[in-house]
Amino acid sequence: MEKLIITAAITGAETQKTHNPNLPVTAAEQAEAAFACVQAGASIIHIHVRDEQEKPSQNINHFKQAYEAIKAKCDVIVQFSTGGAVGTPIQERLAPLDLKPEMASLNAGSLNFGDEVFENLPKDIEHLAEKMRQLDIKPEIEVYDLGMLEYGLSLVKQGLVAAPAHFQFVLGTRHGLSGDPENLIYMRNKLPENATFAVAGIGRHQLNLAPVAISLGGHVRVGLEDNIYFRKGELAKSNAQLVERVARIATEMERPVASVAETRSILKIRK
Ligand code: KMH
Ligand code: ZN
Repeated sequence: MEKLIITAAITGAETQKTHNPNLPVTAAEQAEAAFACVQAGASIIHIHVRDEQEKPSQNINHFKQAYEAIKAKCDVIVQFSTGGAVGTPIQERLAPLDLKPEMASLNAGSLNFGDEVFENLPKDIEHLAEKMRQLDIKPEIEVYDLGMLEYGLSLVKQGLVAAPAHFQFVLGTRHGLSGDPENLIYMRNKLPENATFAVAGIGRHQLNLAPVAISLGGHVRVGLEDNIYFRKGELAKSNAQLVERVARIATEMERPVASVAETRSILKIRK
């Protein structure tokens, strides 16, 4: 089995400091959080950024500030969100890619997301994929439901996403596929041999699904974007606390944690 890649999704678009005061939102806070997560075993930092009012933003300058602040603190793979917040126009979602991060998210379809619709039209997904291909940015195909998995696989078949592809199974969103471990196993079984995958469990599923992914040879995402608690009724003190726990579980399960350099090699990210 490959070593375990831990991604920290440190901020997100929906979580607010009112939900968990330890959420990093400014570039300086994000850099501090990213550094602590890397120390704890994370090799990818998935970022969303905020404007001066702490509202979600896809503005390239906000991304640049966070990106540079994180890079100044540590060597880590910074994965930009191209999902933004629900309702962010596609042109805004595309814009930060001009900074050429090593990775970016690529959402593989539309779904009911809480009480709203997270819209990802095929033409927009293909546009994002094409831009990532041109700029040699490794996409992480985000899958929240089974139809999206089939569509994601078709992007690889068509050559819009280069093989070997990397998939993220986001399980336990309200109205997406649930966090039942069976769903993870089913989707893993649909992947081609050379693909890699990770799981992002939402809420309590963050902890429940981590050992399942670790046993299956998959990778794990944790962080305050997806889950604000350490355990029931107890808010997480930091993103790093969540990373530390999954690294500890992996070590107990004899699955060593990948360094940043090893992650670049496992995911075939550009040098
Ligand atoms: N904020 C969600 C609507 C991504 O980062 O690409 C979408 C999201 C996915 O968080
Ligand atoms: Zn995200």
